[in-house]
Amino acid sequence: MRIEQIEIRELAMPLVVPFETSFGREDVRQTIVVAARSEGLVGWGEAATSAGPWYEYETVETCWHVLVEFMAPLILGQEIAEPLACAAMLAPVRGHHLAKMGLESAIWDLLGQSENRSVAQMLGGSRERVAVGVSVGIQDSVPSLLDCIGEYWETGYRRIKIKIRPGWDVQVVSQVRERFGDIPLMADANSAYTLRDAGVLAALDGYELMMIEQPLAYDDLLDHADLQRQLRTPTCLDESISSLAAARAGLRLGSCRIINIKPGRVGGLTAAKAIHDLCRQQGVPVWCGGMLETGIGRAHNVALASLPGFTLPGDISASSRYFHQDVVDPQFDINSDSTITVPTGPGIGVKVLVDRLDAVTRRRVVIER
Ligand code: NPQ
Ligand code: MG
Repeated sequence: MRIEQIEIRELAMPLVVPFETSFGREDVRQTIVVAARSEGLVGWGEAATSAGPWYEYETVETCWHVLVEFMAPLILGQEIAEPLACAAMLAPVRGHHLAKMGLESAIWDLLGQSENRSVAQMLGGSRERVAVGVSVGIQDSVPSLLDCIGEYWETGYRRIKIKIRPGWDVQVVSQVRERFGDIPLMADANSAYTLRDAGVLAALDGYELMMIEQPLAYDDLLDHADLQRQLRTPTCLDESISSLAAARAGLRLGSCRIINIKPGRVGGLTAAKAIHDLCRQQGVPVWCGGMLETGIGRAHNVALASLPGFTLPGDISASSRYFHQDVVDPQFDINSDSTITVPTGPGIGVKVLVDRLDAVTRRRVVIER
């Protein structure tokens, strides 16, 4: 198909509750969605940016700039027959992975619709439902964290991830274990520790966590390898796995035993699938991370998580975990078995509610040749 038009929107979506991690706190999701048009069809993608460069270096402004000035011109007017061709056209751009995902995933949706195939099918997905968990932000006190976890457990989430940082770690994990017993539990540090904290992290070994996610610096595979040798608990890398090459290096070095794949962080669904394939070959479990996406990015994540190597529950919660009202119909709901159903319709398989999108759009640009 010849890509006739690309539309980029910046959204501001209020979160149901503020989300706090070791790198900060957010109460409004500032993100970008991309629409690609051809032959009367519209494909939707999301660049799950945020206002500041805290999780990774991109921001709403850098994504906007790179999408408008550099990525859209590489794709507009081009004949694209398969997603791989789109990834190849965007390959000259180094970095800016969230922006790349925004545009590449819009093309996946568009091609899926034209071929009458779901994104999950196109990727090689084999599951009808994907196992999910919930990521619980840092709270003001341990009792409120315990209440929060209790509510999510009641809602049906059967894997709990808590965020940790120095001063909010061993004590907290210990009290969660005391209250909830041996539930599937993991901890995500978002790079808040250094190797000097190996003692604290080793103290977590007593609590049978499924994994400790990204304890050390976002760009340090060597220190993670040192740390993993000192821990019984598997480490999982998130921020550090910015590409297929980083995944190869991390596995070769022994920096982790599990990988969190976020298609945005690695630069698109094509790269995400390549990392999945590599890990599957090596028997390394993967799971799909989340970046508080709207229903558009969420749909792409669900499609990805339907691949056979995603053997651990993903951070793909229901729309209602984050938003009062999502921008897609139907919204994503959690099933009673802690899964989310993979849409089977063409493309992302959910309808984008343009009126709803208009209501949360801060700026919009339409690019045509
Ligand atoms: C993680 N996500 O696994 C990320 C962190 C993350 C669900 O824990 C705005 C506010 C954007 C918070 C992107 C989860 C964010 C954000 C990513 C948190 O590390
Ligand atoms: Mg993480």
